[in-house]
Amino acid sequence: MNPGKRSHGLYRQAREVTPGGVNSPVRAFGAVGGEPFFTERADGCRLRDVDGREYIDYVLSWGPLILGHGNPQVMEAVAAALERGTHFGTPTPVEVELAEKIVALVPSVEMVRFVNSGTEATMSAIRLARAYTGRDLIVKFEGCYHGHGDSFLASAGSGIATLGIPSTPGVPEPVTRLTLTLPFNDRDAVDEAVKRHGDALAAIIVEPVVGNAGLIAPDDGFLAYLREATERCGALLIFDEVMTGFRVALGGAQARYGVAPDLTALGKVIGAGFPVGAYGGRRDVMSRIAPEGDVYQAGTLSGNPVAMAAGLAQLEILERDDPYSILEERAGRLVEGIVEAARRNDIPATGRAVGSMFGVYFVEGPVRDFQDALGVDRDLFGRYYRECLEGGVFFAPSPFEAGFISTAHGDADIDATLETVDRALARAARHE
Ligand code: KE4
Repeated sequence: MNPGKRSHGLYRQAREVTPGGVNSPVRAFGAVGGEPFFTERADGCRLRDVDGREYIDYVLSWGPLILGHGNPQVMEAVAAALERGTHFGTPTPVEVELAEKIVALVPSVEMVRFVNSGTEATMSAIRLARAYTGRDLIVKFEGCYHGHGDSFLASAGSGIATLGIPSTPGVPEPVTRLTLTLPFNDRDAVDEAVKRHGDALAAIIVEPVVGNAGLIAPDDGFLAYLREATERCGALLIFDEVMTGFRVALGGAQARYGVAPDLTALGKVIGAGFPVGAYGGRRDVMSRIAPEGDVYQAGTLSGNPVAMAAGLAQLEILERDDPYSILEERAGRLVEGIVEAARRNDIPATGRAVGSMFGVYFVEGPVRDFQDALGVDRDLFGRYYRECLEGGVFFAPSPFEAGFISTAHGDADIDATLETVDRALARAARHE
């Protein structure tokens, strides 16, 4: 689908002054072809681009907007905060209120520190785990994305528990040598890693529901197994809930699956569209963070009062309304409809929803790890994606991203989406 005239012109201008014309690579539509559209405004579950085209939005700013765009109470809280100023570089009441709200709602979090992105949250959590344990190695899982911190940009080498190799230039090999990358849902691989490296292991970090490879849910007991394995070898367990936090349940994945990590990284929903990240957990671990402790971490705009007010308003609504069962039901209906439409067009498909996030793969399934996910037909996905966009439905522009729904998505929006998906799959199947 070609974007409208204004988007096309803006994209040409943007590429002159910004690498790839975007401020985050996935927005360039590289995985699906065509050019990105530029957004003028958004309301509820819909985006409107600069050429006046409307889209039902299942990206929701990559997760944060669980109440949809422009929620009146969130916007009111932001306006009221702006009346008082933008940022003061001192503590403010609202950052205490949001910290208390997170401590009250996320089971394992006793103390929390705000930062400005999910990347800062996970980077800080890893530094803290290394300081607390006095160890350097970390384990992550294939397909899990924890932001662009050097330690995480290590892709798996061959074999099971392998020494990481840089997955991008600029990351020194000695850094990624400290990151072991394992297949998700693979207990034997975890066992092997703990057996070989357990006494040097600072932490296992995991997306408890993988949302950066499409959507891959943990096998029954896998998260509890990680909990037991880390306790066995003295490493910390870190849940990267930047995406799952307040999205798969009010208390996040740790509440849904009943597993308490030592540290949790948060972001997205807690900022309601403003740049906010956070990390938190056990008091005895968090108290090692400066200035209470000796582990340094800082940030000019951390705890920004306007962002805090937005996040607090959003969490207060989620706590009051607890919309998770209706969100999961709607997301489930959407996934079922897409899978059925694919099969009607002889396209293999599998998918699922967990809370208000969902994933669909055009493969037979089940998809239990990243290798399974890599089996998708990317050309087919690209054709399907562009047809959906033409039909006014905006999914994440990659087969390896989760989708999101909000309380602003009604049944009529889901129905309209499924009609577009049906046409898109029929045309994609026929290579039209
Ligand atoms: P940020 O630094 O982008 O705020 O957060 C990094 C991050 C950490 N952990 C998880 C589980 C995440 O999903 C993310 C960021 N998610 C991507 C979407 N897959 C953000 C989109 C983008 O990179 O533009």
